[in-house]
Amino acid sequence: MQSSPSNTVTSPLAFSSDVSVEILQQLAAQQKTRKRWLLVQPVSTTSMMVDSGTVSMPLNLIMVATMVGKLFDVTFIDERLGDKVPEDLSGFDVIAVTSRTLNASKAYRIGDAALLQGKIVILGGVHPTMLYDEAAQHCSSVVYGEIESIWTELATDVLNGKMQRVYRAKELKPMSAMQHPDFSYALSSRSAKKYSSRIPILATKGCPVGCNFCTTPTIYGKNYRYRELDLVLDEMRYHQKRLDKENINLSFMDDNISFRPQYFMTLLEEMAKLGVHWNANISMNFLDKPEVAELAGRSGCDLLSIGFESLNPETLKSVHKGSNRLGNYETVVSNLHKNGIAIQGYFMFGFDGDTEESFQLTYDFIMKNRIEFPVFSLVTPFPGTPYFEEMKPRIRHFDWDKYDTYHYMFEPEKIKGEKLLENFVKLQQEVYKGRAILQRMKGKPMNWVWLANYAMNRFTSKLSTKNYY
Ligand code: B12
Ligand code: SF4
Repeated sequence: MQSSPSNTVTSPLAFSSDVSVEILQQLAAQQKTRKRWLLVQPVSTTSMMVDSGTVSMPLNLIMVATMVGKLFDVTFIDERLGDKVPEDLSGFDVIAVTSRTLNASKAYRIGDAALLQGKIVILGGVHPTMLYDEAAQHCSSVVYGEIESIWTELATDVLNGKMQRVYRAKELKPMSAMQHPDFSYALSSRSAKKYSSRIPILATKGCPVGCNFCTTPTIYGKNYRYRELDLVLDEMRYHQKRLDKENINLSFMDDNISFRPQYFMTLLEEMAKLGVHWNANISMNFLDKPEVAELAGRSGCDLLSIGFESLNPETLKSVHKGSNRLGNYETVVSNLHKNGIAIQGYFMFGFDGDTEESFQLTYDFIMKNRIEFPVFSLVTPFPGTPYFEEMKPRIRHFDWDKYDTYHYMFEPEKIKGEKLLENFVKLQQEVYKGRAILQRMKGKPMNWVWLANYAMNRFTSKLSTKNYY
């Protein structure tokens, strides 16, 4: 457990110019004692490689801590590091928990225990946003979407001790309302060495592509916002100074960083001057242009995560993945490889259009194109998405602990469940066999991507279909 230390790494950027900030500060100053918040990132119970080993710093909760810490005392617990929520919560006034679906039941248990002790309990994050009626049963208040857009109201109510059931912004604030994240909340844990050295950073929010299985279009609609370039670049320079080196590793948390090509290209031009390394999630729609891949490589990109999802055009159409054109897959890969950029390729199975042949096609594509880090998941309709509504009658269970994209959710039309899983396990084992790793990785830089392959070799060799039920 760690408290907000007095010698926090201070933000180089001022608090947003919102006039209500001053009023809030006055209201807080009138209180006899500062209210004490406990912020929790719960650990999930999944046996898959999600919350084990090195984990990424939770930018979502760091953003919450940064806002809250301006007015209140903050204690920050990331259970994924092994830190524990105390049973006795008498030292706190407010317990605020972030949650995705895979750790929702854990978040609810924390919420229930805190309510029993008479605390103000706030739940936020993707799952409480999508299912706020369910989440409201385990807390005093649910925050719908991002904290920045409802902070004034939420903070005022906490100060006055009168909470509303759901806080939902009428309109989203521009991204300049986003604070410069204060990483000291996360980094001061004694177990912080379990965090990946990649620093999470955010330039844009939203993704209007509109895939029907994704929560982003439901939460943020067709909205796409971006931070002023200077703010993003200042944050990078700040980390370079903090770590006293130029070549820091940044990891963009953006849903789809390339959606506004001009913004993206200008950002990369500026990053090229800074000498940083970076990785990001990206949709492939304009990576088929060689000049984009060239600039990405020049600006320090060492890995891009791309949702190839499926090699079946009918499947891509059925999930509204308009950004993917099968005919472009090989061009995109070759453009990135020519510029020294490794690919984390996401592939999903369990779609109605899948057959045994889909697995062979995917294997051939990965091996031929030497995809460095293939990741396989089972189609998971997340609550609140259009896909969830469509599939609801066929979903086998609503056990949120299994909504980690590695559990068998429904029987596809063209392949029986056990056959699907047999092929799913076999594909992973084939792709991560020693020989296959060499074929995909030979001649590539000796870095963490090799280590990831090694870890996957060990992990997949023990897999069986039972892991997925
Ligand atoms: C980057 C990312 C990752 C990264 C980093 C994750 C991390 N450590 O935070 C990596 C690659 C590691 C990852 C892993 C996974 N991810 Co992911 N990921 C994302 C992505 C694209 C952005 C998340 C992010 O950091 N955004 C930036 C932050 C600042 O914004 P934010 O998260 O929305 O947080 C704001 C609000 O939600 C709110 N808020 C959040 N928490 C709280 C708490 C309180 C109390 C309050 C008041 C407010 C509040 O305020 C925050 C600040 O504005 C999201 C898509 C999305 N937009 O949510 C998917 C997403 C969260 N991931 C998803 C999934 C499925 C996964 C994995 C299960 C995939 C896998 N099989 O490995 C794992 C789970 C890891 C885990 N233990 O949680 C799903 C989750 C769906 C669901 N319903 O649960 C999402 C929504 C994508 C999708 N398919 O729709 N992911
Ligand atoms: S391209 Fe990615 S972020 Fe955008 S809607 Fe589809 S899955 Fe979500």
